[in-house]
Amino acid sequence: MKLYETRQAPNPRRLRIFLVEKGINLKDFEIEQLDLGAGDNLSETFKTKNPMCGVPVLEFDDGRCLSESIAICRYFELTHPEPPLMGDTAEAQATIEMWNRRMELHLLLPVAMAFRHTTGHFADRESVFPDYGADRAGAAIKIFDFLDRHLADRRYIADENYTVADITALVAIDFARVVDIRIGDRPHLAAWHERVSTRPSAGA
Ligand SMILES: N[C@@H](CCC(=O)N[C@@H](CS)C(=O)NCC(=O)O)C(=O)O
Repeated sequence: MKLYETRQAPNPRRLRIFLVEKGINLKDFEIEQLDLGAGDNLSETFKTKNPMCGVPVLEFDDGRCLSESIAICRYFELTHPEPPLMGDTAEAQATIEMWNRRMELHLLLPVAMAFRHTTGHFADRESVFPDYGADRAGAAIKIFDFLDRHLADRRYIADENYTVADITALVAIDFARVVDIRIGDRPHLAAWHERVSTRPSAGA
């Protein structure tokens, strides 16, 4: 199997962390690094692998491809059930999905928009609205406040154990530093961040 990814980008990091948590060796994959800034992901060849042009992409040995980070994570959750990172009962699966979606829609996406619209990193392929970027940075900070309250009496975001929702939030929060959005004085969020950052997978 082959992975198309980009070392510095948040969505590929989600997948790398997920794989390491599953005990899957990243060295088992052929890995191709794409330079997103140079537009490697916009090539006609890459579009045949993912018409949406995003990384990561998992390519099977027969050439079929899977994209969308969580879809790829789901594949490995099913092929490597232990430890469960997406829940092992109907209620746990639904609850973890709810929290992961919240972390995607209300944290990772605003952080990504803050990055794209305040830096203009992808100005060669999209319009850039700095005010919108600033607005999205504010939205991410509001979620930091929400998470600080949520984590006051919890070790992890969605479940008593570490899950994919923690991975999405960790990656979003770490990437937010690129645009100077920081946890700051939010003790419960900071304690959670320390907890998840010291897991070996965080370095993936
Ligand atoms: N929803 C997709 C998002 C994929 C995505 O947008 N990846 C970013 C990197 S984190 C990308 O490839 N950006 C390149 C571009 O927008 O041109 C997923 O979850 O994998």
